[in-house]
Amino acid sequence: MATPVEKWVEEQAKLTKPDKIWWCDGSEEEAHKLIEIGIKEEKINNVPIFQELNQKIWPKAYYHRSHPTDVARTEHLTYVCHPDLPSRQTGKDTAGPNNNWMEPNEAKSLMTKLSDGCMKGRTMYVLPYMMGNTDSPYAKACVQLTDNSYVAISMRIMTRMGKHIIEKIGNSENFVKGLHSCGDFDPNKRFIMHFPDEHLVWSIGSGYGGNALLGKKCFSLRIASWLGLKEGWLAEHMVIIGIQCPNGDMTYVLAAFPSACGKTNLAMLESTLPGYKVWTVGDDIAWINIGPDGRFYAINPEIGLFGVVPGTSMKTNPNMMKSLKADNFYPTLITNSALNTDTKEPWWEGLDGPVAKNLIDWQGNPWDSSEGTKAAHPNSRFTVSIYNSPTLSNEFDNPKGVPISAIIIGGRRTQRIPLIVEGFNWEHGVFIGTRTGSETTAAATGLKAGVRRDPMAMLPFCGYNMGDYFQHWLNIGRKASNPPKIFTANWFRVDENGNFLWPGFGENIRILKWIIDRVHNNVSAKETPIGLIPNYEDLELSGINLTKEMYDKLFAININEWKQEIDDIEKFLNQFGARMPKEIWAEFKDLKSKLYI
Ligand code: GTP
Ligand code: SPV
Ligand code: MN
Repeated sequence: MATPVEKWVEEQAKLTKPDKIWWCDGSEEEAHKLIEIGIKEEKINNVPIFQELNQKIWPKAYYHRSHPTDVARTEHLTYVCHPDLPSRQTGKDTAGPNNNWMEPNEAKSLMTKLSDGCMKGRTMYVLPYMMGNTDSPYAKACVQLTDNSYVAISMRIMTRMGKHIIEKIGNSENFVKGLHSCGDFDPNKRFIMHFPDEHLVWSIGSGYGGNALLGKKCFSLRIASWLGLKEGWLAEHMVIIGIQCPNGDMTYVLAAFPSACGKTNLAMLESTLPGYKVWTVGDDIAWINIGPDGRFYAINPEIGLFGVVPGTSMKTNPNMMKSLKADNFYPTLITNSALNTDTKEPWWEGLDGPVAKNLIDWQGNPWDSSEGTKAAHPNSRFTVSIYNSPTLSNEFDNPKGVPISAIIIGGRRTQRIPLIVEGFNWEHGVFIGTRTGSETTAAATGLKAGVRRDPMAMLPFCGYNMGDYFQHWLNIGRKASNPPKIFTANWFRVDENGNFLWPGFGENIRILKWIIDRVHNNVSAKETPIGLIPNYEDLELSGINLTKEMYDKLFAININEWKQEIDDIEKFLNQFGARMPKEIWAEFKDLKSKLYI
């Protein structure tokens, strides 16, 4: 008798018609074979899927060039397909204004048409994997199908993949399904469809991270957030770090920043303050449950880092550079950087040292630095095992997760928003999260440049109506007897010449120190209309040049600018109509009156 997994795989093979089906066991030996296939057989746009990098300098690292139209997430082609149910109003309302929605049957018939025979001439890789430690009560067993060796290898780096997951699923129907095909990379036939009640993601036309590694944003955020709503937990776009103080005490903190706004850098921060050290638990996704002691506990469901390449250097993120060059986990992937054809080394803007000669750019063309084009794509990415990281926390694999004392919610704002602000209480903190905005980045294609509201950095990832999501946040905090303090951070404010006012990166430890001091009631704070800010003298600024004048600029709250901010927030929140919690509107009105607007 076929198991439910075997039956499902068979049905999908009937539709997609691969030449071969390969059940992956997750072994290193298999990874070698897949890389070999990517070097010798499989191609994208006539370019081999993998090219070996200089193994002396970049051991176990391989270069991948994507299809030129396939370089980032495509939010306009991403749908959350909730059904119309009498008990739940319409599917469209359940998905909310924050999601594209398609009626599930309509979405399936479109995807069936596009998927018919899409794997002809290719191999279908069956990838059994787990999000979360197999021993964790919060972990979920999943199976993804794909027709691309780059996706298969990436999943092996990012998730706990192996045949033991098939054994664990056994005869159960309870596994998360992901059907993925690169199709012919035609952006007009590219869709990322989510069916939350069926625990199913169906994606075609893209091999890019968030579009193709279906355990990541698709399951661990969009579908998991929906499960969290029903089951009383949170799936968040957050870093998890442990901050060790000079006396050895460890404080765990979560931080939500939108895509390409500094999570990975924060997760691997190299402290510039003696005695302080940051330990990495996660850099992108946190699943948060309330523990028996009434505190928040977070696990990272992933085991890999899928990070932004440009700007990564020994100066900004030495721990990441060490991870990328570590001769440890097999393999590491570098996608869409530039390539030095002489030395077979990758190169990107912001890398240490002089600009390499004889570069081809991310599209494979000779690169001339005088032309003003980027050699590496701004959203070029590396895929590397978290076990390569010298900052990996001892608690990384703890099935229960780590206890959380503070949550930072931030964005990239060159103007208006102070460096760090603490919420007055849980409700106010949640309001701070809902009103957070960020300038858009290269991590998603087709977005208008400028500020967009991105509550809790979840706008593209919340799998249901965000009005309900805000209510869920309020409820979860009330359910916890000891919820974390909420802060909002902005590393990106600039002066009148466009220079960053705050040095950022390793120096962010100074802000983390203040947060810990607040958590332990070691320092007071200054009340402002938008929240609590540090007193100048409470910030540890020794060793950097941050004058009182710069501090004033970093923390300035300009009433005229905030009038615009308030208008923008109101417009955004209004979209959610009656689903918007009244507590959030009460906080909004309170802020308005405090600002005398
Ligand atoms: P995703 O993987 O898309 O979720 O991105 P992320 O949030 O992990 O962002 P990441 O840490 O990769 O940083 C993205 C960009 O922000 C890089 O270009 C960094 O150089 C820049 N950045 C990160 N931290 C800081 C900081 O503290 N100050 C400044 N000025 N830039 C920063
Ligand atoms: C992000 O865009 O937030 C990422 C990369 O972490 S992706 O996996 O594509 O979502
Ligand atoms: Mn991310």
